[in-house]
Amino acid sequence: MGKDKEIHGGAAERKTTAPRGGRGRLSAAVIIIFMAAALLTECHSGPPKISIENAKAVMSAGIYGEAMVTMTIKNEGGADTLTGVSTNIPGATATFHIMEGQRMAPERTVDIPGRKSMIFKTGGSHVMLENMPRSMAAGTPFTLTLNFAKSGQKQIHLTLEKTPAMPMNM
Ligand SMILES: [Cu+2]
Repeated sequence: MGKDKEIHGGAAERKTTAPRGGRGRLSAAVIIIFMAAALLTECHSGPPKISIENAKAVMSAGIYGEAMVTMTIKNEGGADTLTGVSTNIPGATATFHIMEGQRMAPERTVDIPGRKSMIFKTGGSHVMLENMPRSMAAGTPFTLTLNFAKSGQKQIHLTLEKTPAMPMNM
């Protein structure tokens, strides 16, 4: 609670209250700021360099046919965006989830910042698998495909794991 605001809010919401009148000068200043920002992002971007580490798919304890995928998305290059996720499990759906307070909420896209590792974990952003068929028992291998706006598709080969008896490092 309270923390969920950080995901959606940020600097973009700040509004400039400029005095009326100096419109021409203001827009000139705005253009300069935009050009400077464009130059800055130019230096800090470049192509993303993404690798997926420690990916794990754990079946949900309570809900049938559900599993949570956690992983570290390591990016040694410029920023990218996750635009979709899918799986080869027949009939199953894969969705990005973020935490809104104590609840999980679906999210269409996930921003991947440049030169950072983003951790998908229990209690944070993760991938949710739902409507898995009965044949998907622990030990079944499957593939998860992540779609990145710039980096394209990345396939992750996973094996479905049982829910651990005790929750570990939540
Ligand atoms: Cu979830």
